[in-house]
Amino acid sequence: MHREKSWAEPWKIKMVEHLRMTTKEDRIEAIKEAGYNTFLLKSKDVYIDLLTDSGTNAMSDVQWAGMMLGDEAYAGSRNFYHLESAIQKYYSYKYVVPTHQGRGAEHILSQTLIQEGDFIPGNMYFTTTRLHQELAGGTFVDVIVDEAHDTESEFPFKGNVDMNKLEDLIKRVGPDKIPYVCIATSVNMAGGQPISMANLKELRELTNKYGIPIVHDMTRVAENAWFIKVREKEYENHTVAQIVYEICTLTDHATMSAKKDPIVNIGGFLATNDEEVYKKSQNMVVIYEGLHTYGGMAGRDMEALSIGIEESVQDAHIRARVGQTTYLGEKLIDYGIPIIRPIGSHGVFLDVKKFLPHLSQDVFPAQTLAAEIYIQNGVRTMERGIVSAGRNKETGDHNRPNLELVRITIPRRVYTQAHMDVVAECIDDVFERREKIKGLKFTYEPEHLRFFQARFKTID
Ligand code: PLI
Repeated sequence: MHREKSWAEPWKIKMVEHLRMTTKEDRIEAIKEAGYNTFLLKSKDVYIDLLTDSGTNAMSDVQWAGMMLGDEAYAGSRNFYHLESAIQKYYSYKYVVPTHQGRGAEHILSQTLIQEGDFIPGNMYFTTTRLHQELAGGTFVDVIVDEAHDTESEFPFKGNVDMNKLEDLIKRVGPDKIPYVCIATSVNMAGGQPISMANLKELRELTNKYGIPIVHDMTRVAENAWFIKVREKEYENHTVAQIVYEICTLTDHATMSAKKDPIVNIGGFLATNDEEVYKKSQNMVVIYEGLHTYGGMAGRDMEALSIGIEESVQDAHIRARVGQTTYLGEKLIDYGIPIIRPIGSHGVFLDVKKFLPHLSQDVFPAQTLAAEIYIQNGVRTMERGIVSAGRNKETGDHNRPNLELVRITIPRRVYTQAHMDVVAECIDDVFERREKIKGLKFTYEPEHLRFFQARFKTID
């Protein structure tokens, strides 16, 4: 009999953290107190925490050993030089400015490169990235392919840039008004969807023609590389490390939230091949983050990160990482639950417009569903829909994204396949009672990144 070969994680468990089970009554009380926002729940009240894959990863014994090698000198820590050489070796960039996390790098790069009135095209927005572009006086323009906004499309590279949309924008506003094109690998808001190498090469050609640099949001670059390996014929015999390196060589600058791909709990950096940008960024980092050889990280954090970068580009690691997400996604598909297809890299995204078709976007269906999933079995997920999309900075109206999603995000090396079974059953139980679910309304709406701190009440 022919059967697919199973994958297994390339590690075994040395230490465990106990989980706490709660009752349904406890959870109803907890979510009410949290204003129906899963970001405002206390971690002690959560059973399986799939809020995010950001900073929630399990480090290896080698990374923990690295923590003991922290050189906590204010200036010139040896761990910084180790980090710098890991970035040069695996990601190709010449110059490195460490930051406390990804948004620290986004802030510095946006302030360095964007002028009031500029336009920044990107393959879909990310919350913090777009906010920093706007705070610097820029306007984000979505140039991702249409398939990315279509939950039914099985297109394998939904992270691709639509060159016509980009070239139309360049012709409309002029290349001088575009300081850079911002490209995320493994596009978070599209459902963890990859950009192809062919598309990146085309983008490089087009941007070269107009003299526009490319900024690479490389937060999940290794996960993107895995999809290139398995979906782009030309790359099937390349290693993930080789593909990651090649992706980076096609871009000019990068921002990294090290809390994702490189398997650490805190950290980030800005990297560039441009000496002038490097110097300006180095000068800014001392104002907002810390000296240019630590940028908000402890020496020990930089050591764990240097080791994590190397571990994160190993084929066996990424295969198991994406394999676990696929496992959960396929289980949900078997239950008939609507999810974004193809299944992404870092999480499974519920298609809430199909899950709760009776709720209009005005009553925040994805926010509501995330709260209901928590009530069901203590599984914490996150809204990625109209609440995350915020308001239009000109009109003040809600931005209304086509994608109204709940993200079930999987931390790296933390949960087992049995946890994934429990999660799938939990979602299925909510699906069974979906018709009885009602929406929410705001009781408090913060000005920036409202999804983090907004509060809601139920609509009776
Ligand atoms: O959370 P930071 O500041 O380390 O990184 C910001 C950030 C930038 N780009 C991308 C693609 C992200 O996914 C990202 C952070 N993501 C979070 C927190 C998440 O839960 O997905």
